[in-house]
Amino acid sequence: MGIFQLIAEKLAKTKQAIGNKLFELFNKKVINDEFFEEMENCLISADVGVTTSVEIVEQLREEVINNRVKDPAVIKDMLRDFILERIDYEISPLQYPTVILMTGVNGTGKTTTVGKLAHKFKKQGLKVMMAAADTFRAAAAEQLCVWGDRAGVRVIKHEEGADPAAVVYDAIQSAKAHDIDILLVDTAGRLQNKKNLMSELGKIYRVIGREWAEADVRSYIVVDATVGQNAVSQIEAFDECVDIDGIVLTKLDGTAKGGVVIAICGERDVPIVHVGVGEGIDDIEDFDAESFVDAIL
Ligand SMILES: Nc1nc2c(ncn2[C@@H]2O[C@H](COP(=O)(O)OP(=O)(O)O)[C@@H](O)[C@H]2O)c(=O)[nH]1
Ligand SMILES: [Mg+2]
Repeated sequence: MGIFQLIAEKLAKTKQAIGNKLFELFNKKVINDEFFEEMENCLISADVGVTTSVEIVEQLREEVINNRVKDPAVIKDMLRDFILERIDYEISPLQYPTVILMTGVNGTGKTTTVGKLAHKFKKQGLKVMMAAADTFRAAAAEQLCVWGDRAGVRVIKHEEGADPAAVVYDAIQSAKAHDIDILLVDTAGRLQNKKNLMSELGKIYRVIGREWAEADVRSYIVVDATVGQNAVSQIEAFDECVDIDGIVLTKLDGTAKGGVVIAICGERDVPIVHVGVGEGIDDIEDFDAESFVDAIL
């Protein structure tokens, strides 16, 4: 099955919420104020976000009126282009050695994403290592080790309650000694206390900067698509603590709230790098804007 087909299948519920509703709307064939109002409501109710939905529909309305467009198929193409230009980011390729720091609130899928990415990068022929810097719960390191076994990738871990920065320090020494291309760091990312989180992540950053200055460091925030608009506020909150380089949007499978992709890109200037589409090791894809928009419209 091709990537496009796969994504289309996983995004079926979002397509019901956006594409199918718009299809009904386009079939009415009367392009009037009500048409645009209904389109706006459709986007808002599919978690595209009020600001972004209003902007897209205004842009479309203007273009349709200026060019006297009557054909619904042409309007749909225009809508596709307007959405695409908001979500299609250029992502700078990773420069090895790379350290990817996975942050985000509890339960969003950080550990799972680290495991999936380890497998994915290893399949690409890269030398991968993982660091269990979520030392808050012993179960977190154990969970990461399970992924390590599945992916055949080594996990560096300490005891529960250890200093996460010390785990990262050890992982870097080991990564350098083994000529590792990518070190994936799983964190606890508790947001209950912003000050703690900031000092914890700040310490990890300082260790990486001091011990592995040549590494390309990327911090990704993991957000869960099923929380819809809340994902946007989580990104905002983390953005105050970390310089976020990319977003991983998980649990896109089976949710009707996939429209949140457009809200995230429209309201934050950070690219979505990967999407999680299931609980299995292969259920992660590089985010592809065209496949996404074609799957939901
Ligand atoms: N359906 C689905 N479930 C996911 C995905 N990513 C993670 N999960 C599930 O979400 C739950 C929390 O994941 P975990 O990695 O432990 O989150 P963490 O607390 O951020 O480390 C687990 O049950 C995962 O199997 C995804 O892309 N799709
Ligand atoms: Mg975890």
